[in-house]
Amino acid sequence: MKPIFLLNGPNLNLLGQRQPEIYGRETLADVEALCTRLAQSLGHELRCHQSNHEGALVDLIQEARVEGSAIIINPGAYSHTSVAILDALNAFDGPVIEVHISNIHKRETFRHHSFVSSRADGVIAGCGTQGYIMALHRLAHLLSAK
Ligand code: DHK
Repeated sequence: MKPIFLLNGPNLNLLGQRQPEIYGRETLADVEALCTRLAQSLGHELRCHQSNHEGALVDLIQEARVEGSAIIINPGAYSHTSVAILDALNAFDGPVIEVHISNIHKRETFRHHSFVSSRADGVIAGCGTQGYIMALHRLAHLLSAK
């Protein structure tokens, strides 16, 4: 079985430091370590990447197209702007779960629309960093049904 890709977009490297009242106090390293352990216990390998750059995220999605079974992605602010990330995801065949730590629908209007949601098989928003755990459980289920 190919690995699951966990992709985080811009500013998520600052998790735990930036606006903790919105994004919580756990760091990205905490989240990635927890998800890696959970993925292992579910019988999957996890590949974690974070980038602040749109093109780098497109490259990672294209890498997943060849080497990955599924994608969990929090595109950060690119959710609301990036047709390039949507196009890259549309060229990926496996399941995709979109995660937002905060409830984007409860926030500013410009955050309510996500380009990625039109491709995602599931969208999790407002569940904090637990959303990544939920996404992994969902993918393990989807991949086992294949
Ligand atoms: C993270 C960001 O950085 C924002 O730009 C999005 C998302 C919301 C989140 O909730 O994880 O609007």
